Amino acid sequence: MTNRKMISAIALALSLVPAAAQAADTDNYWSANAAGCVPEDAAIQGDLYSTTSGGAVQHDSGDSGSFYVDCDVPKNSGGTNPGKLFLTYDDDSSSGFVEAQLYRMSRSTGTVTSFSTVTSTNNGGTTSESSSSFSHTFVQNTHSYFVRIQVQRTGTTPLEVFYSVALGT
Ligand SMILES: [Ca+2]
Ligand SMILES: [Ca+2]
Repeated sequence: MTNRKMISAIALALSLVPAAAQAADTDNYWSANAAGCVPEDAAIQGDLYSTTSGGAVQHDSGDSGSFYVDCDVPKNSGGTNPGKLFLTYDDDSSSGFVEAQLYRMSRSTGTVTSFSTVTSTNNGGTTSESSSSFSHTFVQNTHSYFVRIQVQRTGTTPLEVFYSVALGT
């Protein structure tokens, strides 16, 4: 194949990418499944959590109290600032919850600041819920960004499952 033909073939291939797929790239700022996040030290040392085959994270059987996992938020290649934090969870009890908090960490001082939170409600089924709207310009060359998830239950009966977290509009 000549270079010119190859370039034409690449151009044709790019033109065949569905418009919906291109739009999705700019709409969805970032998302992570629970099992892709990093459990904090106490969760690992205490063997407090388990991952499901579907990529969700929940208490290990027989464990209660709180454990935390952190999800790193990389730079948004689309360039659109998100305005909401989304949490997908299962919460079947008033004796437990799943909560996501969005933080930024200053590169110069290491100081962390939370600027958005979404907390589960007792729906007893897989639910996606969003935070109230926030306005923030993400600047990755002065701050790093992450979401900290808290999974809490009193006793071992409540089902509190963290499925995924996302930033979007
Ligand atoms: Ca355990
Ligand atoms: Ca609850």
